[in-house]
Amino acid sequence: MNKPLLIIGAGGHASVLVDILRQQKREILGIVSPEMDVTRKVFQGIQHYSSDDDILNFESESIMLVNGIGSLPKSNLRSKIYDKFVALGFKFSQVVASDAKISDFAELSDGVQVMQGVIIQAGTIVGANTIVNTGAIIDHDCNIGMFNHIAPGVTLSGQVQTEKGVHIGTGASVIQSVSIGKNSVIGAGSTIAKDVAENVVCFPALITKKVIK
Ligand code: JB3
Repeated sequence: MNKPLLIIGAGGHASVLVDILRQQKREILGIVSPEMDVTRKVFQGIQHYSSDDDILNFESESIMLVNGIGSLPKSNLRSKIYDKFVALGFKFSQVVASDAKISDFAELSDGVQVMQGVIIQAGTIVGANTIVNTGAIIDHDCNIGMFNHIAPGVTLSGQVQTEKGVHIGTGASVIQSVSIGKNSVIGAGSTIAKDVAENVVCFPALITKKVIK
């Protein structure tokens, strides 16, 4: 039986999650955020709580949380919020769009969020609190770490490994069996064909000089 939900955050990322959850007729008790744009139609009719402390008025066993804080390279707000409330005994619900194609032989951990149009193939494991964003493709036997952001349109070939806190930017591609180290950032549109160490930022090759005679 699905428990009622509290959404943390009221920005763009939260709006996509709430859209999915409303389509799935999930019970949303409220949205928790310092401010909320009440003109956002997707939030209309949902109770707004302005402080994270309001979450503590709920029994941790009787509800589940949804981490609606998105993920920007080098920002740790999303993971801080997750760790804080897990330590307080709360659990984070997975959110998986109804049209996402997830193999029965893939494993999604606590709090994983999979948006519309995603494909995840057999043997792949996705770590806790990771976002697999709109239209991303994760092929077979990948091992995606905790707190990753696989941005919209990313393609990961088979057996790609990422450690904790990796951000793979919009439309980037990673070829088979490549490993990406902790907290590294792959810039939008990059193609990665070699392993990447931790704490590295990769941008697409910029050809600034005429290279063809
Ligand atoms: O790349 C894509 C497709 N989406 C991005 C997403 C993954 O990450 C998106 O473009 C943004 O880069 C980001 O989405 P997010 O986090 O929704 O960004 P923003 O629109 O700035 O919303 C942040 C929300 O978190 C706002 O509602 C803030 O008020 C709220 N917020 C900030 N600090 C907080 C706190 N809410 C709570 N409950 N507690 C906080 O401490």
